[in-house]
Amino acid sequence: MPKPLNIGMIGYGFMGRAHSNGYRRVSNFFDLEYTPVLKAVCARNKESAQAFANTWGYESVETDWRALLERDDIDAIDVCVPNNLHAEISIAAAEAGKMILCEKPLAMNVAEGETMVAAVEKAGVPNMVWYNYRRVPAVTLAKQLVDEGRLGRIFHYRAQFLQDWTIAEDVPQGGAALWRLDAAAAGSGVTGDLLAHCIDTALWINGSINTVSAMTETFVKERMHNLTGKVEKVGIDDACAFLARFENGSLATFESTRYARGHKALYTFEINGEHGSIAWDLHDLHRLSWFDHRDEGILRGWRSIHVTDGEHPYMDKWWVPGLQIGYEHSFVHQVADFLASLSSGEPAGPTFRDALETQKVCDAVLSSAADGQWVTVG
Ligand code: SOE
Repeated sequence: MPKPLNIGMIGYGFMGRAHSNGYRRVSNFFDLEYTPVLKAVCARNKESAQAFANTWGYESVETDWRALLERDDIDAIDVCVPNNLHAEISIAAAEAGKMILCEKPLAMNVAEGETMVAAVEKAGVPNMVWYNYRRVPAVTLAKQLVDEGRLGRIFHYRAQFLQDWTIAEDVPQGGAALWRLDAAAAGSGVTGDLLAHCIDTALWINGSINTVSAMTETFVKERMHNLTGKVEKVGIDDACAFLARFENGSLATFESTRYARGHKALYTFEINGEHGSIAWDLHDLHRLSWFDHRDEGILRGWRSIHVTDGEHPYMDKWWVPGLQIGYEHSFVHQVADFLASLSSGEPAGPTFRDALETQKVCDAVLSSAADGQWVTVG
């Protein structure tokens, strides 16, 4: 019998469902020493928390996160709340000796992120940040191909994350569903919410970023605030584009917006190397496009690899070759890797310290956009 790992989740929005689904399904597919037990969900509204607990099978409900941290029957805390609460809860959880799985981005800014890293490292508790796209098998395969040197020297990295859900001027800011538009809760707009994913993947696959030059725009300057009932200035970036130079000498462009009409969640990246190129698209997430210049001339061209073979990352745990998986499985994989790390002692990334590197790039991007200069990361 696997050993229980008792989870206490704080928050229950869209990401709460994604994480809960990961906890619930992992042991059906991965044979691990530990299995998650959904012990408690915590939220201020008891009825909503109870409804969530009933749907997802949490054994109990708390309305005060501090009470959750005091419980001896909780091993790991899932911090699944707006960004402005990540630091306070994570630091308290570390002090209480709990393991922590924190929703992305790590923090509101680098200074806050550093206090979180210090807290988990002082307490010596396992910690991880939910940058889930690393664990889409095609993305993991891209990392494998780059690590194996198949692309040779890397020249270019290009990433985009495009959405269109905030174009209407009457979309309010703030409150449960719309805190992402409220700078006080989110810290930033697309930079921390969407580009952070692109940056995490890029740092993981292509190494560190040295310098950035960015521009941001807030297209709708004022919105009704759900918490105050008043029309208030919008403090987040609606769109952000930046240039970057990686430590390995490659050049990059990153772009994100919530104003790309027609795009709901189009995360794409392309990497161009000396021998080959790789491209990936979240809307076709089980495929990896691959071009190898060393192929015989008459056959040379872009291949579309259907990443469903047992030899592909994670895929031996699922169905049979040819049958694909989706978005939610990236969270199952993240839970699986976290549980495996408890047995191996080898941390599952991104740890808080890894995610601080992404935070440093985000802060450099926002600082560059503010003063129009190239900024050195960190
Ligand atoms: C925003 O719409 C959002 O839900 C992000 O917060 C997630 O991190 C991203 O994966 C999908 O889009």
